[in-house]
Amino acid sequence: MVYTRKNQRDLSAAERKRFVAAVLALKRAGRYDDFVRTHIEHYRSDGDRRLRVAHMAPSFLPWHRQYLLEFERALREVDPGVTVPYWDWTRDNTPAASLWSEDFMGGNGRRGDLQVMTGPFAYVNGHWTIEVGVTDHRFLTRDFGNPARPIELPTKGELARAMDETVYDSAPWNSTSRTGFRNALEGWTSERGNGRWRNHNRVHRWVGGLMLGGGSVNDPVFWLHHAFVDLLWSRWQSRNPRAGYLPATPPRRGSDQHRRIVARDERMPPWDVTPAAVAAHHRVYRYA
Ligand code: CU1
Ligand code: CU1
Repeated sequence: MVYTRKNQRDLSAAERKRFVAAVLALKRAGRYDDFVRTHIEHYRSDGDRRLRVAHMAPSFLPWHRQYLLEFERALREVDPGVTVPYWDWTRDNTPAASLWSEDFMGGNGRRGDLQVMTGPFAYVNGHWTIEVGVTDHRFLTRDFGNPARPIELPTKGELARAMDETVYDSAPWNSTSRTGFRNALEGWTSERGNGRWRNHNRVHRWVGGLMLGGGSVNDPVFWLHHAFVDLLWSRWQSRNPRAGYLPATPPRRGSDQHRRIVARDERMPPWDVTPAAVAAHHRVYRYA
């Protein structure tokens, strides 16, 4: 049965409650933290000489598609009626959005230690302790808009520039790729300051706190953000039916990216799945 991922703003109160309950069940069982570990383990940047599958690489999109599917499968084992909702951050782009309400994601971090004090994922409410992270914090942190150096969520116009790309990705297949949909959406640029981050990256910066860096999965809004990124890729695929995943073949020996990125038919660790295999998702899930 094909299931539907909905816009989080359209969820009923009952649907919000079921999603939160399923996430908390995975957390209690220790399975949520396994997902955090997987993400941290695959958090590598351009300078890393090993294989990069998750970020700063062509497989950024298919890797996260598979990662979301694995998480969603775990959620649906808890409650078969749950799917991962998506957060359209071009529309729900303020701290007043219902996304951040007390029965869903909870709100911003407080001044000082940036600790989230409201909602199901607030440490003080007893169900969400950070067990696996890149810092020592035991509590979820957020810092909406990064007041120390203000940043806005991406606009529809900024996103349109990424959606207008017609090639999937381009050499040198990392954070410095100047053309191609993947990096335009992932959002690395050579600018300085806040201009350095676009689209996907900018959203991580805007939420701030634990959403920065490899431990970002500790904030459950990670999944809603990445569901929207996946929706955007899906839309882009429909618009550009002939533009498949690139590179189609692995970079040759002697190339700087040899064995450091994944080609269309190579597996993406830790799964036995290739970018080609996850290109079509319409038999598994659709977006409403
Ligand atoms: Cu990621
Ligand atoms: Cu991300």
